[in-house]
Amino acid sequence: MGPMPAGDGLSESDGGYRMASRTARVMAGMATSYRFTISGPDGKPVTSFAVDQTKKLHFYAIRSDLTGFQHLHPAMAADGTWMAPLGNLQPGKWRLFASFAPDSGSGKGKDFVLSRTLTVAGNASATPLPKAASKVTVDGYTVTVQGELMAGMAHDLTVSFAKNGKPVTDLQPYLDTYAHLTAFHAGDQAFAHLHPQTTVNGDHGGPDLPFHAELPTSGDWRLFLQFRTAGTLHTAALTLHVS
Ligand SMILES: [Cu+2]
Repeated sequence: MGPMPAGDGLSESDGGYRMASRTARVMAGMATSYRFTISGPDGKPVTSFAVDQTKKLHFYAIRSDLTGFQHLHPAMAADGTWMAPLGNLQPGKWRLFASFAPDSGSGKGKDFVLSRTLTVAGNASATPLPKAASKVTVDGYTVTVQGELMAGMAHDLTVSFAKNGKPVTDLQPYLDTYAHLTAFHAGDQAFAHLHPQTTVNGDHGGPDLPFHAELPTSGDWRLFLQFRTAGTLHTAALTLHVS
């Protein structure tokens, strides 16, 4: 597994690479095709990307109140234009992240996370962030997160899966992992991606997955944990406090 991408993803450019889009505002209540490019230090769209977790680019959308999480894998046209098929967006301020590693140029082999904002027109009402909790149930699966986290320090985090009180042992690989974990910081939407330390081996992941977690800033983070069982993708969300 590769190292965690550097930075908090809150900038549209880094090291000469830039995420560009003509779309800054869309209507609410409809699916949106979000077009963007990643340009390199020479100003031209990058078309060569390294595959990470089975994809050349990972795309995330999150609203300013950390609701509405979407994790997509856009398609790239030959000219380097990416198209992300965003689902129905609620009114408000959104941040759209692209996570990638160029496969050519000065940034070759480096991990980048860049983002842009998107305004969805309409009356926005913020949902209060759910209180920090170590447990959440989604689609009948209870996901428990254990570990004390301190800002800027690497800690072990263990994520455990149970169903009907029994340990789950049939997690299927999803993007080369048994659990895909992304986190967004309350207030500024800073981004973090955590990799499990478990090696994937068939459809029998679980019940416990150790993660190497390092969240850069203190406060509340909203975790989105995606896992797959019997061909269905589940997304568990919970709030984690980092001291
Ligand atoms: Cu992805």
